[in-house]
Amino acid sequence: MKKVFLFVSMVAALALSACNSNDDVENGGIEIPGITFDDDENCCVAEDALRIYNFLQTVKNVPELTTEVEGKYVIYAYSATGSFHKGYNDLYFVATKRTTGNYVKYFTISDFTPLMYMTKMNMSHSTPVSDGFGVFDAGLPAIQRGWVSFLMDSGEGGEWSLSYDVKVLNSEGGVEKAPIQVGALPAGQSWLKSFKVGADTYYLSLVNPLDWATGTNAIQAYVSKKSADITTPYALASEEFTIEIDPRMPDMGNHTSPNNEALTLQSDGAYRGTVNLTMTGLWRIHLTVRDAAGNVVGGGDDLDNGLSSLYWDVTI
Ligand SMILES: [Cu+2]
Repeated sequence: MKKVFLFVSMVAALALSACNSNDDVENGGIEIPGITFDDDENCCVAEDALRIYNFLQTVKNVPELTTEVEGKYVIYAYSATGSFHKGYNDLYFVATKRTTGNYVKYFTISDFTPLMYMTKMNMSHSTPVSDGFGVFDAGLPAIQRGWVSFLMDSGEGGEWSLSYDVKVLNSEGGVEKAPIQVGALPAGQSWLKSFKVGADTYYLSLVNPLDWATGTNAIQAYVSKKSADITTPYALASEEFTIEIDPRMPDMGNHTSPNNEALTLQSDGAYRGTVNLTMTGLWRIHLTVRDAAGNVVGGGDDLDNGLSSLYWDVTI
């Protein structure tokens, strides 16, 4: 009984905080006695607000990327841990109204730019990023998701910063070169590799392999192309590849596993396939990348033992 009451109270509280906003008529709201419509600003019905709130409890705020927009809105960013690591990182943005804390639905993140200044070499480079930020779940209409895949960690001779622009309704703001830390991955994990085709460099970012369990898993990756101006974020490659996988356990005589399926390009720009990891431990996922015509362009039989020298390491 107590639980039910608590839940009803929460929904009621969220309904109030999510739907009531009668103090902001100057921002385009239309006032009708007793009721204010400013749906442009306020995101959600109570059920949506509750789902968004609950989702945000599963991720952590990245304080370096918080910013206030024209004193009216606050932008918050979230990652799995509240910080970043080498390789692929999901990143989420929400916009809230400063006075009420309510989520705002209409905002745009643009010019998202990670930059590493390499101290000794006195040069800067960027890294692979998603094709913008957008809503990824219709049930979470105020959360926009994108990703960044860091080529190096902060210990590898440089300093990372992140910049982005944001527009909330008619207000504009952003973050300019906020210093961030990019942690190293633990031993036995290597999730970002590259291959070259002629003068072009391509990066293979493996998505969140720590979500895997023993047995069959969906495997997802992105292929990005190094920009001609390396301070410009690296976009998804426009070419289509196939990524063949050969998972092995190097500590156990390089035994393999059955029923793996190559990663192929999907309509959303990601590559997806199936990986089967039959036990816990270190798996070296050897990669052979083919172009649209079937030619091997990355990896292949380059190692003494006949396995591809291009591989991701995942320890589960
Ligand atoms: Cu670097």
